[in-house]
Amino acid sequence: MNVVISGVGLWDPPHVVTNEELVASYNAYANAFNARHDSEIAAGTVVAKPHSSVEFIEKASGIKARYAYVKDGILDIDCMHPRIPARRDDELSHQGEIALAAARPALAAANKTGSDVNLVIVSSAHTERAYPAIAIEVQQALGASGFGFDMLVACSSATFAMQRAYDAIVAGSANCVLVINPELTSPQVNYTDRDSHFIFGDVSTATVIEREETCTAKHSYRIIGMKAVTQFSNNIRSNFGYVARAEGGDPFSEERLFHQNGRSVFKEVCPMAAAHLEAQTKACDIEVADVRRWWLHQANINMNQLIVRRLLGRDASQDEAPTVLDTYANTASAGSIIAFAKHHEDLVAGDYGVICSFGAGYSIGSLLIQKR
Ligand code: CO8
Repeated sequence: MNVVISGVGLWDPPHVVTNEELVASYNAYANAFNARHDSEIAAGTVVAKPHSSVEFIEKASGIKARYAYVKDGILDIDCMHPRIPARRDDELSHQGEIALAAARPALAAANKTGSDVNLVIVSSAHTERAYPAIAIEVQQALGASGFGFDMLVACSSATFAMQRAYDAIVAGSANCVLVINPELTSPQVNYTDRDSHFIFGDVSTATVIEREETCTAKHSYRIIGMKAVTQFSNNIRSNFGYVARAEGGDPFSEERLFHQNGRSVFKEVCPMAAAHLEAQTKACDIEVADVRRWWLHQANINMNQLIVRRLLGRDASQDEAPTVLDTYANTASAGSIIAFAKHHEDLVAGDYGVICSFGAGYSIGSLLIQKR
């Protein structure tokens, strides 16, 4: 049985935060912190907060700006997080809202309505609550049948969920699957940490995956091969979780927000991702040179250039491996799907492409697809 990606949807949040804004706010925060801890810094009991710089961020990551679901609070040095108004139980959740905002254009692109869907997977780096699953809220809002569940695999949440969609269709437990990645990253960003305050942005993406015989979409892609791998690493961590209350202490302390050893991640993940992609194409009897487009995970432009250089033995053009980091930053699992959403319609029948994620876990997931 052939399975296809028949629709992709992208929702951009309403606010933009530029590097200039973020650095000005962080540096003002650092100055205030250092003034407040003047004597401890002089005594060596507190480490002074160093300044951040726009030039560093752009050169080290390729990021120029990011979207924010809620901007209020992020740049306020007395707050340093988005002020997201709480919602009542009878209101749509924040992640439910942005999931629907990406799901609707994905369904439209696939020529489907909610009632055609019989599995909803909401898969992202974080979930707003433990239960009921956001996917079940979305299932109800769209009038979908069947079942829904949430899953978390950090940066590989989208590719791993698309693979689960494929499996469900082949196993016969679903016919048409909606995979949604409502990446509301800003509540987990430590905007007081120079090393990571610039990395993430909010976004939402969705894909529709179905049996080839039911597909009526204008643009669709047969899934030729899939590959997933995980290898435990502590280099990217968030210790936020439901046990925090029982453990005591500050449930929002630094170690309970996103933190990483970025340099080690860079060094360890690049060779893993390149080897993974080489093995994936080989397993499908396709030469790396025959892949028309690489929709790679969007964490760092230098990482992507290095991976593609290892694969192709040369630099790739923006046309071959599009980057969306400059305007979106790292959007956890949604990055490769944003690249796919923005850069797929020009492919012609028979063209091969690869969607690939890599990140926390470590986790790497890829799908080799062919335009129909
Ligand atoms: N401004 C100025 N200088 C800075 C700044 C800054 N903002 N930050 C660091 N520096 C300094 C450092 O302190 C260091 O100074 P020194 O040499 O004096 O020690 C110098 O600049 C160089 O620092 P690095 O070696 O750390 O710089 P890199 O070139 O390695 O760049 C990056 C840092 C950009 C973080 C880079 O290492 C990177 O992108 N690595 C890959 C990380 C990655 O892919 N991580 C995946 C994370 S995403 C993921 O897995 C999903 C998680 C779930 C989502 C979470 C949502 C919140």
